[in-house]
Amino acid sequence: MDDQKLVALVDQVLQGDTRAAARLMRDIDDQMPQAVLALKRLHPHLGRAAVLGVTGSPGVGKSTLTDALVTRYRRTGETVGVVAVDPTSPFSGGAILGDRIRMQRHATDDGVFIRSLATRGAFGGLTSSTRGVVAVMDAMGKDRILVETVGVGQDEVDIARMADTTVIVLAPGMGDDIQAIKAGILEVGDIFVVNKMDREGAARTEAELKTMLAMRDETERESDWDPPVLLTNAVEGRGLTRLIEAVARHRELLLADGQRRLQQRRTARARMELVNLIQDRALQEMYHRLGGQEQLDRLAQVIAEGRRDPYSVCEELFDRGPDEPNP
Ligand SMILES: Nc1nc2c(ncn2[C@@H]2O[C@H](COP(=O)(O)OP(=O)(O)OP(=O)(O)O)[C@@H](O)[C@H]2O)c(=O)[nH]1
Ligand SMILES: [Mg+2]
Repeated sequence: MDDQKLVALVDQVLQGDTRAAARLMRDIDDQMPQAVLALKRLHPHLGRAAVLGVTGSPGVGKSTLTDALVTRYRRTGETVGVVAVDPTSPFSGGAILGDRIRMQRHATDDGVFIRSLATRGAFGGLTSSTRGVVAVMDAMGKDRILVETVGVGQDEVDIARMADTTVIVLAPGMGDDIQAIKAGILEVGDIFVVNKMDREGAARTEAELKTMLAMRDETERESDWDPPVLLTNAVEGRGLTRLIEAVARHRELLLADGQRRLQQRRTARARMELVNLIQDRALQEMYHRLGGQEQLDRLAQVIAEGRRDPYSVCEELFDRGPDEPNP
């Protein structure tokens, strides 16, 4: 893409052009070099949107809740972007996921932009494409961006950390669900929701969650924010007003003191982004030097047979130039 086209694309995105934005998001997904050029130019324009993460185990009602929130925010005239990240889906790039997220009723609403992402590529592409897509929606001028992720692995914790405010969703009767969220995700929750309050066991899930939150290490807690635990029925829209109020209160906290807290989060996020970029780049570079999957398999076998050790193979890769032959 020549420079003029790039400038035109960036301008269109900044004016909120849906087709230009969709095109750029596809390029981001396909890891096209021009996408990075566009993201570089968009960077100074970012940071206006309020990003809300909605994270939780499969089936707890994240999409239903997100959908209901979109409806509420649209009622107040806010423009909304939705990013649905599904790391378990074998589909890439979205149309099929579009059905699953049950948001067709917003499909004809210009004020709502929905995009689905699924795992693809070999190297941590999901985190960076999610970040890219959020950036494009922010640049488009969306007031609010909702990011739905299944809270299972490290990728998802990273994605949850991209939000200004993170809502962790649970549902009663999910077995060891409470235990499962212990692994890392608890610390990133600003607001906790026990959805499906109409189901048996909601009160117990709520109580267990509160106990767990109370047991959190003092140092893990933010002194001026006590994460609320709220009950909702996403299908009927019950409890949503209180959830929206909690999100607004958290936003106020972030913006207080000259946006001190928001800036802290942004710095933490920028640090993580930089580390991710360095990791991805280094991994790609080394993979390239290695000579791809076949060589990786060959070396793995040699190491497994004890003929070489992984430490020296790794050192050799880093020490030699890009165009030298394989170790
Ligand atoms: N009874 C009840 N059912 C609900 C509630 N919220 C969602 N559901 C139902 O739970 C099922 C799963 O809802 P989704 O919104 O798809 O859940 P999800 O967390 O997005 O699921 P994944 O994206 O697949 O992880 C659907 O059949 C919903 O209709 C609720 O508050 N009460
Ligand atoms: Mg969903």
